Amino acid sequence: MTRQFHVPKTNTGEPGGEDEDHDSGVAIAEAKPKLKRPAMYKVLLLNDDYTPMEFVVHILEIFFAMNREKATQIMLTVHTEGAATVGIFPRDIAETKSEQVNLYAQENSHPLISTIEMTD
Ligand code: TYC
Repeated sequence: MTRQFHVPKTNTGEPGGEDEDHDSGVAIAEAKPKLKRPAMYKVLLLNDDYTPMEFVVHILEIFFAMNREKATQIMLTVHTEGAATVGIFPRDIAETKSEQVNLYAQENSHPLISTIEMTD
């Protein structure tokens, strides 16, 4: 004799969907996944009149993994424009990078300043 089994409907995981339980008549609303991308922050370098260009290039190579050509190009943008974004990261990483740059500049007696800014 062939037996018949009740096969439950597969939950597709689609957000906002509602599954009807046909045995009980109870509607079960799915939890909406509330996933938000983390806010991202720019790390900026500011120009000044005293920090040697070579030191700024060195900073960009060490802390932002740029090759010499890219680091030189970004350093010159800061020099001519007054500031430039050197990287975009989640807040904790942006804060840490910026602090590391400022500390390293201080330790080497250069007035170089880095700051962070939330992206739009
Ligand atoms: N303006 C500096 C100079 O002429 C060079 C410089 C570039 C300084 C970038 C800071 O973030 C900076 N030596």
